[in-house]
Amino acid sequence: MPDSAMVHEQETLILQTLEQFLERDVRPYVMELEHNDIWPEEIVHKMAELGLFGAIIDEEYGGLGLNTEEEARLMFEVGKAAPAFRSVFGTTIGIGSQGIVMDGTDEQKSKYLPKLAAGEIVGSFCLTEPNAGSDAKSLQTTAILDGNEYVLNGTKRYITNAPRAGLYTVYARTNPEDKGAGAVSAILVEAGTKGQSTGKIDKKMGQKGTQTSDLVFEDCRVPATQLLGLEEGMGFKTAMKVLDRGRLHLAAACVGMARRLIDDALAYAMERKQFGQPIANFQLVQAMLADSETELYAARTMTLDACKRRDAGEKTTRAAACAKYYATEMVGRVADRAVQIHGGAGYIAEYKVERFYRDVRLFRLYEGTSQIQQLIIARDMIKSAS
Ligand code: COS
Repeated sequence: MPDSAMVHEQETLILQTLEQFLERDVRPYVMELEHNDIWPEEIVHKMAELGLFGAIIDEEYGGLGLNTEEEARLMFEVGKAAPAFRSVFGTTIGIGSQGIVMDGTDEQKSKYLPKLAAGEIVGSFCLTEPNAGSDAKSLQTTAILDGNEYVLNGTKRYITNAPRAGLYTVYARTNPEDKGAGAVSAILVEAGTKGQSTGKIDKKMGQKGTQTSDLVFEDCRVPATQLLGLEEGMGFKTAMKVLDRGRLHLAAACVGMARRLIDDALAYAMERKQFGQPIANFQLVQAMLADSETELYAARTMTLDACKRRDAGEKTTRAAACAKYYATEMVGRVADRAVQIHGGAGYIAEYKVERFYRDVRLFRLYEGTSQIQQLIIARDMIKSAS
């Protein structure tokens, strides 16, 4: 059942409809996704019809206007399906469009948010480069003002949804002499702009159906009005603010995934018999179930607390990093135990935990590795104590 604490009737309805959609249309397709590596258009269409692409975009732009806590409760359900399902719309509503929501001009919001909310275009967040991953501030892509246009040059790497996106928020250096964060700006680039191209689709360990690739700019010209917020030098801060929210979204998705993995492992343990009885009767198996349930409870509580604080207007950089760090590490341990409980079956694709085991590995890497979260948490602790 969807989470009963969801306060508004509208959100309860969304969760119920979503649950039916996941059960009826999404879950049966997930195994095919492993081979096809792409979501069929009808499923993407249905995601849009349900309003998923506009979940956290304001109602005035056609979205559902969910707050952070409501978004987390939505992700608790979505996470149960498949991480690749989340990323089609999750990247659009999260890091793919939040830059515009947070720092766009009214004109930029009116131009792009309705299309993003309706799922007419997919949004993509373009920060990482071949030589700038964890050290995002050192990015080298340039966007130089020439008359009333910016000219972009450089390569972005591992860009989620790059092959199918309609709009890229590209973080680039508008003053190449300045190597600091203050010279980074966010530029909105529409797909198909001359001088912009995507590389070959990356072959990944998991999360089949989520397509990532390089995004290359060679003298790509966009009107100067595509500068986010019409203010140079604000891009790095925008990216950090977007990631602060995105990390809560990911933490919530991990909670959903852990729920699914524990439910599957429990069902298997109660059905599978060894030594004349269900393996769930054995205390060593029970220990694995209990550890997983306890850690899930902690991650869920932590994520909701951070979301509530954010909704109350608190700065939640540290709390979001804690939630992302704990929830992503937690789901890694839960997936490992789920495979262990399944025994040999856990290594076989048809039992599905094998897919989750590969899929969840990415959560500890993207939107900031676990080590980056540790660094953000500790730095903030030191700053507060100084
Ligand atoms: N919100 C608002 N502003 C922020 C911020 C936040 N959460 N975090 C940093 N800033 C601001 C700082 O206040 C600073 O501004 P001033 O120069 O005006 O003081 C500026 O941004 C630079 O910050 P800082 O000096 O702390 O940057 P660092 O390079 O030392 O470290 C980390 C920043 C490591 C936290 C950052 O690079 C990071 O998050 N890296 C991981 C990137 C990532 O997640 N990549 C995945 C891409 S998406 S798949």
